[in-house]
Amino acid sequence: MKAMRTLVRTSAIALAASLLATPALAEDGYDLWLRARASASTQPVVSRLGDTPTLRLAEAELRRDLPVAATLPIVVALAGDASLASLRLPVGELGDEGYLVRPVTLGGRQTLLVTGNTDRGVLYGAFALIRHASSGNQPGAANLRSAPKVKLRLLNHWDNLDGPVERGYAGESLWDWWTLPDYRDPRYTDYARANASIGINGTVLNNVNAKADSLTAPYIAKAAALADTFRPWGIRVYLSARFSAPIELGGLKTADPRDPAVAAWWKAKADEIYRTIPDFGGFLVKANSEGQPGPRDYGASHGDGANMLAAAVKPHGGIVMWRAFVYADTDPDDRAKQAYTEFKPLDGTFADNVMVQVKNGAIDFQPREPFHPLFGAMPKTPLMMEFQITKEYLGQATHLAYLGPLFTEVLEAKTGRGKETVASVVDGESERHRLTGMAGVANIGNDRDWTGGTFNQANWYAFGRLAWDPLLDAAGIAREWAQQTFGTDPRIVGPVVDMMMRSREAVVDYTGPFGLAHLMATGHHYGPGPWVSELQRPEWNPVYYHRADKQGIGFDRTRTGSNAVAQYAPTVAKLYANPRTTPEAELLWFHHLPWNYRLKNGETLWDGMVHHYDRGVSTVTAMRREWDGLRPMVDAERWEKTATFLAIQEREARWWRDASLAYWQSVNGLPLPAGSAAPEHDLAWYKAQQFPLAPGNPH
Ligand code: GCV
Repeated sequence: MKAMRTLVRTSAIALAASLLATPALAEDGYDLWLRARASASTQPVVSRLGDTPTLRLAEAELRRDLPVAATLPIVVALAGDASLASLRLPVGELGDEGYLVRPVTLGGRQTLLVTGNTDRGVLYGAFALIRHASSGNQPGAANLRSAPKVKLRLLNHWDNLDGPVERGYAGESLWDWWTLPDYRDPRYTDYARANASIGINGTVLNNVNAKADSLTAPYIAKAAALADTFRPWGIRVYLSARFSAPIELGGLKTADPRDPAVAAWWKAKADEIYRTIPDFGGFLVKANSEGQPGPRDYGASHGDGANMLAAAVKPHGGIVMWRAFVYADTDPDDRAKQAYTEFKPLDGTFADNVMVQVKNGAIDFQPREPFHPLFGAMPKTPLMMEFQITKEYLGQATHLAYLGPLFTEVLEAKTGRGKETVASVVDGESERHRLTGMAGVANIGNDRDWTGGTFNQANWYAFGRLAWDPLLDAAGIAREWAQQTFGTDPRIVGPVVDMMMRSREAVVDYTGPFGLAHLMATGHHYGPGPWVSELQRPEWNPVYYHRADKQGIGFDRTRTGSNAVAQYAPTVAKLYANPRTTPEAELLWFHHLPWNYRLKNGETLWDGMVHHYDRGVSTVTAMRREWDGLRPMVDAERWEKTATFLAIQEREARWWRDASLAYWQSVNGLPLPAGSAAPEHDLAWYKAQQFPLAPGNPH
């Protein structure tokens, strides 16, 4: 009995001690960047004019989440509300999603007005005000006005219907297709809210490597349940469509887009979807790429395929997003050229509700790629940008790599047509396209923190903010994310932003500097595999991309090689044609150069490469140290997980460096420059590492 009492007392003491040791703010990352809450003392006075579900959400968000006392009462209202008429608000240019937040006199009272031409605009205004206050600003003095520059701001989920997410590293799919449409997990609402807070207004629910099942009546009903949940948050649903569905579901003999029976099947299917989801956004299609069916199977063009589907959704106001990510095993030409070769001649042939969705670079979401040459080459076609938020090739969920600089580097690139930039192609400014869009391959799963790690949340956030305004700068976005995620104390915001802004370049340095690309191991794409040469298709092998031999390294894409440079506008092509005028960060993407080529700083290419690998590792070490210093300022749970991930990243940055250098040395026989350590193991050891069960890899 006595023993029992002692045990109880000891446990109680242990429990009390553990409670005391747990910081008040301990949390698991579920709240993302939306951690702000109004307290009893800051509870704002919020009223609403008008009544729609979305206006009610705007009101509730402000009431609950405005973290700083507003000196003025807040009113949310549609700009067209009769009681605002006398204010003559400058809302003309806000379009149907922009917002205006400013102090006004309403009914004789000073008020902070949150308004827009639609209730979605008002909701975005509410989130903008919360963001403003959570970043340390006084809400009462807010004067905010913004309209999205890009019309369609979409997540692409590569989620399979049975749960796994292709290239997903944050658990399984959020969508529980099995229990839908009956059970609507409250998390679906939280997902929509998070997206709305950063302006995302659409989501493609299923993998582009699509199953036809997603177009059957039961799955349409499931998608409709999600659409109902998302609608008040301004989010529409879209589906990836499998091109051969008329055969698989409709029993037709062909999926040839020129066959009237095929067109009729798709039209009936679209009508069926719109009967269930009246505001269905449209279809995303991966055709004739990596084994997917498509119009080329019948000798028809991508234009034929896209236009046939576009005709089916057109009466309902839907669109088709047709991916340009194509390369064929029958085409011996440089893989980087194939999308342009296929799509450029189709410019001007697409229906007006088709967008061609183009990855940011010509290969596949590498840590660094020059911008895709299709941007600027198809002026008559609206091009949708496709970024990858999930870091398939940048260390997946564990490595810290803030993608803001990757996204902005591409958006800011000049296409060589006058003042045109990739951003001005994407936001439609360049050719005044009505349809504009940006898609991000989602990094979201059912992990408690949504993205498999706190810093991965920043990439979701940055994508949303850049889709709203592609001219925002990466450091500014990092700062506002850090302020909302960790609090506004400059002693934490400064180091966090610093870590983030160095992180992507660190990954480039330790995985493949100077424009080297696609050096990852087979299948899972996680660790190094520059030696891989035995895969069936040449362009699946890293040796295809780096072309290293005793004399030199790099892919000659100039006139003496594949001449991919000629796909760029002449001024850009001229720069890329010459190693001296090619940015050194992209050097080996365009040129095959001797190992003793002299870099601008006087080093040989080989020594420069080694120094970049070294720098990649030492940057991660420095990031780790910076994070260690933040321990007293971050809640234990999020601090611990990031600290552990940084330790993994440091170990694996060294693995990447050592494996790569061991391999390059086996090819060039050169010694390492003075001061650079020899790889820890021999090449055979690195080659022997296998990860058959790595996540995200389709089996
Ligand atoms: C969805 C890369 C990925 C594939 C992905 C493909 C695509 O090749 O490794 O998993 O498939 O891109 O974008 O279609």
